[in-house]
Amino acid sequence: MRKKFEIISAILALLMIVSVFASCAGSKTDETTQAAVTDATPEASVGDEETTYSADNVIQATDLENHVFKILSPVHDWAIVEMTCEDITGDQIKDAICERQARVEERLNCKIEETVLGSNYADRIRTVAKGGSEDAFDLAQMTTYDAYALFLEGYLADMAKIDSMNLENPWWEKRFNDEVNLAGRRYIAFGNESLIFYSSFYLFVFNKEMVVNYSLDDPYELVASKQWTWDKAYEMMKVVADDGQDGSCDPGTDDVLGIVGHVNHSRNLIFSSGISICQRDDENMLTYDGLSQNYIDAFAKFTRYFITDSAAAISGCSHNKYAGYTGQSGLKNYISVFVEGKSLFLTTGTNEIITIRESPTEYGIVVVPMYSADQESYVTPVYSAAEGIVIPEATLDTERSGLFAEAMGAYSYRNIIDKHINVVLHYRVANDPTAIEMINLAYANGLIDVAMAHNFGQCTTLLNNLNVNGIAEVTRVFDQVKTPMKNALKDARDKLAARP
Ligand SMILES: [Ca+2]
Repeated sequence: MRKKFEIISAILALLMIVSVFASCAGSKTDETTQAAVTDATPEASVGDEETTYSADNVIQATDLENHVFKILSPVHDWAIVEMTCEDITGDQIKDAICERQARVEERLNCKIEETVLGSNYADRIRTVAKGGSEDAFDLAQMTTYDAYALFLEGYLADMAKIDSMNLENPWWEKRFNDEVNLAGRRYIAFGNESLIFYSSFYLFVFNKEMVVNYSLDDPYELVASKQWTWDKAYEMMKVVADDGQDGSCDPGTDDVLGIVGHVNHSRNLIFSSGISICQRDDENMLTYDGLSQNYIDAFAKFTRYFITDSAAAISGCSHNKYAGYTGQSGLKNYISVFVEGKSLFLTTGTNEIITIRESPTEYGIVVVPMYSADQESYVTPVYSAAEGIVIPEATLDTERSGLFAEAMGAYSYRNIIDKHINVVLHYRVANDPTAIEMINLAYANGLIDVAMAHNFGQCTTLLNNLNVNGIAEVTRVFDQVKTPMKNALKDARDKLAARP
């Protein structure tokens, strides 16, 4: 099944890149453009299932005369942020990034430089734009809310208007990009070239031994039969939970928990319900007239089950006994509770699952459960502040940046993400085909609450405060911001329409 999909995608890629360059007619790369089309066409007709995708077939050799592409990237301990690398080290993912860099530099006759900033990277874009184009970035990795703000201020290009880009190409996350960008604009794009997005998926990890020892239902089978719901996960948590008969689960004891996690994840995990804060109109804009009863009910249930229940150890939640279990580096304390075999579930981001690879506890990985069994499909919540790709206007040649972005995607496609899946997730479950299916399911279903991604009406902050304080009732706080929220959306509508 997967192979078939890949072949179709490869053919699709070839067809689409043809259309990308066909639309470039008139640009200075006319000659090579023609070559790319003729090069790519014969490949598209190859029907052999063993045919391997080759980016050389879809990205034309172009002489950019040693142009130095400058990338601006953030720093995170929870994600692979680098888009360049210095040396081959034996690390599969980093080496793949090195290899990609060499191939893109060779193919486009260019150099790639990356600047990594701990904070204020949106301000850096503003600063270099004002100082002239010499230090301008060709590409940057930015959160959706920074991208939205910078776009409205005129610092970022609308990628929908860059002819050298085609966001339909299979290395872009089309469904996600369509969802997160408002009003038909494309100020941010998520895709294969950056691993931040793929580091930002939330998953459930379960203790395999406990499932057997307590005769629990197999989570894999529950997922497959669409019975993997919040109710089911909670019921399982309560079977294993053991407070040592003193009324509370306590750190540093033999007490057994149902779930461990961090409060920073909670507000995003709620989106596994698929229920958004806002509605969407036919102009692809968000509207808000108060939270839906569905959202209110889901929020309350999630809080009671997975944040404030006595079987939940949630780091950073102020009333939780495990509030302080938030290590600054290395193995996070809350993760150690799972590693020590004292919790049935761990919920965390994709990349933190790396830290449990050496765990003595045998584990499996599944998607986040659904809110209810009648939900259309599983949703893999994505961290609302995950960075995507943006193209600063200050580069003065956004078509060149667009070509670069496409090349970075094409040379990542079916390589870097596969390595990410293999190395990060499959390490301990490589012999478990069901687990691999689960991961593929998760990777295919990443979604985000678009209001949170833009932090309209400070909704992300509000949700976080409610989670930190373990408050299940969401209506009162959101009623107070109904007007600011509506104003923020009206502002978005007006400004996105007015932006050239
Ligand atoms: Ca106890």
